[in-house]
Parts: sequence; C-alpha cells; structure tokens
Amino acid sequence: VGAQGPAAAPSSSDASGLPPIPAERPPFFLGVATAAPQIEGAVAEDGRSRSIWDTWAAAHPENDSPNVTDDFYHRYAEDIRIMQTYGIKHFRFSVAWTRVIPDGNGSTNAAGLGFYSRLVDALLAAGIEPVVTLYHWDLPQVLQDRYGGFLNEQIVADFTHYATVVFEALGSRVTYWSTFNEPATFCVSGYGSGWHAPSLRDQQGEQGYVWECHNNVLRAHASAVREFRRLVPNGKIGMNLAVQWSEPRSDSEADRAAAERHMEFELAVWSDPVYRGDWPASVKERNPRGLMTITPELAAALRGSFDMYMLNFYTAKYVYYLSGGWGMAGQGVIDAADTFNATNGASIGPETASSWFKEVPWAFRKQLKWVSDRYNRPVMWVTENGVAVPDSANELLPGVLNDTYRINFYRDYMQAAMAAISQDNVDIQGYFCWSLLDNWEWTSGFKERFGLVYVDYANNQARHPKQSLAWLSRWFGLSSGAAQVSTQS
Ligand code: PSG
Repeated sequence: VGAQGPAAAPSSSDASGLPPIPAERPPFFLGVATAAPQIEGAVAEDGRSRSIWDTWAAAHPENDSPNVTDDFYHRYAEDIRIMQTYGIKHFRFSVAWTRVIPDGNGSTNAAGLGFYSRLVDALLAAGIEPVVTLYHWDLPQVLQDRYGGFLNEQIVADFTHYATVVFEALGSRVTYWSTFNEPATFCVSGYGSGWHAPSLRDQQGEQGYVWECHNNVLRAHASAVREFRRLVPNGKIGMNLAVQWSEPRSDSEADRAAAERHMEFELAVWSDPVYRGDWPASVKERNPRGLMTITPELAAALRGSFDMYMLNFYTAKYVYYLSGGWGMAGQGVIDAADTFNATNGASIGPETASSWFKEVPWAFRKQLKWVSDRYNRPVMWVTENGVAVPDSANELLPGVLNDTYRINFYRDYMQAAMAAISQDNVDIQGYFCWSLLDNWEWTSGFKERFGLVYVDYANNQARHPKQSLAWLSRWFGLSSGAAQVSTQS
C-alpha cells in the first residue's frame, strides 16, 4: 500500500498505546472531508481555468501556493488506497467549476469532467461512498471579472447550468450532494471583510454586498435543487453551513438575547429560509437596507431543499450585549459582540494552531441541540470537524505523526455528538473528519495542518498517516451507521 507511517496499523486492540477508545460505538457513520482547491493542485492542467483563489494566491506570494498542494489530481489513486487501508467508507470532496466549465458559463470541458468521473469510479470500486460538494469557494475568475460573481443574479443561471452538467455526469453514481460549502464564509469574507477571495470590501454594508451574495446563493441553491430532483430522483442534497457556537458571556437577559441574535445572524439566516420560509425575525428587524426579500416563489423552491442538515463545526465564542455592535461584515447592527474570554479573562477553551479556534466539545453538543430543536429534528450530518497542529520545528516528522492531541480532540467531540444523540434527541447520521490530508488552508497556507495524513511538502508530497488515522480506523465503516448509504454494484 502507499501508506507508510506511524507503524500503528489499524487494529482493534489497544496494544498500540493509543488513548482508549470510547466504550460505545458511534451510532453514525464516520468519513473524511476534503475540498478541491485545497488538495488538487494541477491548476493549469486539462483545460482548467483560474479561480478567484488562484488570483488571491498570486497576489499573496508570501502565502503558500495552491498550485501543487497535495497533488491529489495525480495522486488520488494512492489516497484511495490509504482510505481503503484504514477502512474509510465515506469521502467528501468538491468539484472544481473551473475544470468542468472553464469559461464559467460556456461549454463543458470533457477532460476536466473526466477527472471526477474517474475519481468516482475509483472510489466506488474501493467500496467508498462519494459525497460531492459542488462549490467550495473556487469561483471561475472569469465570472468575477465578467459580472461580479455572487453580486450578480446571473450567477443563479450559471451555477444551475454548472450543477446540471455535474448532476448529469455523476448523478447515476453519486447519491449524496451539497450545493455550497459555507456560504456565510465566502459571502462575508469574500464580499464584506475582503479577507478572502475575491477580496471585495463592504465592511459597513453600504453596498449591500453580503446580502446580495446571500440572496443569490439561496436562489442558486433552490434553482440547482430543482434540477437535482429531476435528474437524480433518488439522491439526497443539502448545503454545508458553518457556525461558531455563541455562548452568552453572562446569565443576564441582555447577554442571552445577544447570543441568540448572533446565532440567528450566523446560521439561522441560512436555514430559516429553507425550513421556515423567511428570515429570522431579528435579522428582518435589524437589516437596514431592505435587501431581504424572500418571495413566495423562492420560499416554495427552498422548502424541502435540505434532505439533511449539513453542519461544519469547530469552535465557539462568548457573546455579550453591546449597543451598536455589528454583525459580521456588513450584516447590520445586531447590538452584540463576541470574544474568546470570559469576564474573568479565562479562555473559552484550549488553544489550537488556528487563532480563531479554541477546543469546545461542550459547545458542539449545545450547537447540535440548538439546530435540532429549531428545525424539528432534521436528519443531521456533521460535514466537517477537525483540528490543526502548528507546523513548527518540533512538529516535523516523525513527532507530528504521534498526534495524541488530535485523537483526544476527536474522542471528545465525537462523545459530545453521541451525548446529543442519546440525551438531547438529536438525529445525527453522519460525521466527517476535516480532513483526510494536510492541505492548503486558504489564507494560512500550509501552516495549519488539519490532516489525518501528514503531507511532506518538502519531499514530493509524500503521505504519512498520523496515529489519529489509525485510532479513528476503529470507527470508519464499523460505526453502526443509521443512514443506510447505497453502494453501486
Ligand atoms: C469554518 C469554521 C470557522 C472558520 C473557518 C471555517 N469558524 O468556525 O470560525 S473554514 C472550513 C472550510 C475548510 C477549511 C476548514 C478549516 O470549509 O475549507 O479548511 O474549515 O478552517
């Protein structure tokens, strides 16, 4: 096999000296997640066009480059062998629009589409269920240049066309799909704070960029799902939504209400339109620009467009009442603010390699219950959860492979999810580790390693499975998966 590594071969015993496994087997299936711009490389191959993140990277030469990254485009067969070796049965990846329709809305590029077709065939042959994300932030640059990308309603037709091409090509082999990964992140950071590609800024919401993006994503999702129902009648689809849990910083009524508003502005603002046909009341009251229009037609199209609630979850912050406090870039005045520190200065949780991320398994349980209660117990998938280690001198091979901290992280977060199921009546059926491989972590380059497999960028992208992969292998495929996934014969 291609896997070399910390020697701890998958085993059901604890002879390896790994931390003890939870007594109970998780009642959900466990898989791994990735995204095209973070792992594929091969950015100029087989007719692929430039994405807005290629442009971002070219403008930030001090950041690492996504041009090669894990070279998954050429090495997917090796990575599938690693997954097979460790018993992984569910693989979430994204399709790059730039490969499939390089001109954004023109004709299909058979070579680019062919890559995903071969990948799906290889996964199925290895007994691995593919889970496809259509859009993980890599907009064709040409669409940003032509009409402003997600700021223009033309994106609805163009995304629908792109989605239709992929549904037609892969729909007979792929059952599980999502339209957009974390639209809050790309709308707010891409078109509000300017921190992410395409680096447009509208910090105070004067242009209404964040809301235009938001509206267009919801419309594009609804439109694509309409085609999906026709083309993949037995498929399941949703949208990956990310949130940080908002913990009230005090018991005061003002802080508790502020925390609830924060959750509504970050998360319910995406899923209330789907499950309730309208924006959260707090959002309607506090958005000053009158951009919030959900027509009856859109509400009807959104209804039933999530077959499962797909949540990406990592962290939490304290939220408190602050008169005049703003929501995330351009969202409007929500009279709330957030912080990692309690009033006595204590951090909300232990540090990780990511400045935005403290470890908070207790918050994961609360978040799962919050979603389940608000939407009347939908089927839920945790489509991302994981943690990064700093890439400092003492984290080089082989020490970094003994990632006990990551094992403990997954043990605690998985147990929190299991408590949500057994004690809070939450219906979690799937759970994906972010990520299979160390990868290009956007504005952090290769400095934050989220992988279960170490990638040695200085040595030809050699793969080295970490101990966390061996530890988790007890759960891949073993879990008593409540969701019965289909397999292609
Ligand atoms: C998700 C959640 C937060 C920040 C960033 C992300 N948060 O709670 O503050 S991005 C998300 C993304 C994937 C990243 C991964 C780790 O979908 O591409 O690599 O999480 O940052």
